Amino acid sequence: MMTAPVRAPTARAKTGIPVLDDRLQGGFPRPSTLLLFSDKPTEKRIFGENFAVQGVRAGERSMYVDFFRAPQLARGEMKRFGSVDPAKLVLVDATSSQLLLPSPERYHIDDISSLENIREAIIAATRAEKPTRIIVDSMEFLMDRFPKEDVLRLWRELIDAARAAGAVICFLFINWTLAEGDLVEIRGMSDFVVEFQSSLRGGIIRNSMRISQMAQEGIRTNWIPYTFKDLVGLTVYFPRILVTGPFNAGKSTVVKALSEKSVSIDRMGTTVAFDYGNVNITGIEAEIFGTPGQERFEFIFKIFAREVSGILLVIDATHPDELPRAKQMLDLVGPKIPFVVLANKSDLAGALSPSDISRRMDLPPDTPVMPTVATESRGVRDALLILAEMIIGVR
Ligand SMILES: Nc1nc2c(ncn2[C@@H]2O[C@H](COP(=O)(O)OP(=O)(O)OP(=O)(O)O)[C@@H](O)[C@H]2O)c(=O)[nH]1
Ligand SMILES: [Mg+2]
Repeated sequence: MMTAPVRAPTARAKTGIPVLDDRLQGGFPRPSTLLLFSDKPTEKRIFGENFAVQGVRAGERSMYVDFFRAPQLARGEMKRFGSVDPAKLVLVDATSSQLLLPSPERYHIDDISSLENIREAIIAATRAEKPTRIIVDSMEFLMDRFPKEDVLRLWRELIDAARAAGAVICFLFINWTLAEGDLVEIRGMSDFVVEFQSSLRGGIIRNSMRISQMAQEGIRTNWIPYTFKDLVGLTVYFPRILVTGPFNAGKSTVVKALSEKSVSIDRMGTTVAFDYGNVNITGIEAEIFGTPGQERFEFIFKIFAREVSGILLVIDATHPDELPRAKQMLDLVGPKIPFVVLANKSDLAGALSPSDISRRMDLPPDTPVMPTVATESRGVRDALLILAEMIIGVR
């Protein structure tokens, strides 16, 4: 019988989203303290749960302290991520006693009216289980019920206990009552602040998060749109990536090459409406829209040029005469939208090099120009990954 390989816990705690983990040099350092913060109710919990589940998947042990949900409910909800070893996902049950029910969990907080009891239960579980990840859901539960100074003291004690265990500890926190000065103090106790926001666009709730490392010169991302999918977990989500460029450059071929499934509305080989594809790369999902290249379809182009996350500008590297048109299409979408240039058909004789294209188009010096062969799917995925990094601000 084969035995599963023993995986040593790594010194970094992966988020499971490769673009982020790369930027974090493998994940959040262990130990470290994360503040999962918002000033309105948002989906922070999904980040906490995802982080706990990713730990278990990586062969680590995670601990989730839950003040809001009965443990049966919490475990049930976490099943959305797929099956995880319940022994490796340690729950500290802080709700059964609130409901006057016996706890089905090994670890429970019996006297919720005593911060001392809360402290002891969490620290005892941390010492016994040695989790590499601890999620406290949430600090506003405590701030609502106990004096601020006492909660801040407990907060620091939990950070110390997590540090002694070599764990990443995440505190979920919505601020209802604290003044800015107290928030500054709480941010100062944290190594990373992950902020969350939700907005309503076209009747759809869009969630995004932003990671800031508190250290000087630390990592700071842009707002990163994300979504949750059953069995997959948290993924970065771009609702609209535009694939545009002059006539016949290879836009429809790029959309096809990137997508598992795609649809093109073409007549006689030229796009008359649009191409659509849904892309799934580990940790990233994107909806890609290819525009027509011909000028007579510009009205369609304008429909798709709204609320664009980023642009893949496809040019035929054997057609330098079309470079001005390519630049014009970029301007049509608007300024400040991240873009990557695909020097397509680079398999053909006479194809311009990326540096030639960059010079002829007079692009800003840091604009990536990638040689691609869309018909062979060469380079297109890398181009999208680079665009993703630019959008989320980790490049
Ligand atoms: N040799 C070569 N041919 C390519 C490449 N990419 C696309 N083509 C060919 O170029 C032609 C145009 O490709 P499409 O993907 O339809 O181009 P498009 O930009 O969508 O064209 P319009 O929608 O009409 O503007 C097709 O015959 C493709 O097979 C490439 O990288 N190398
Ligand atoms: Mg096309």
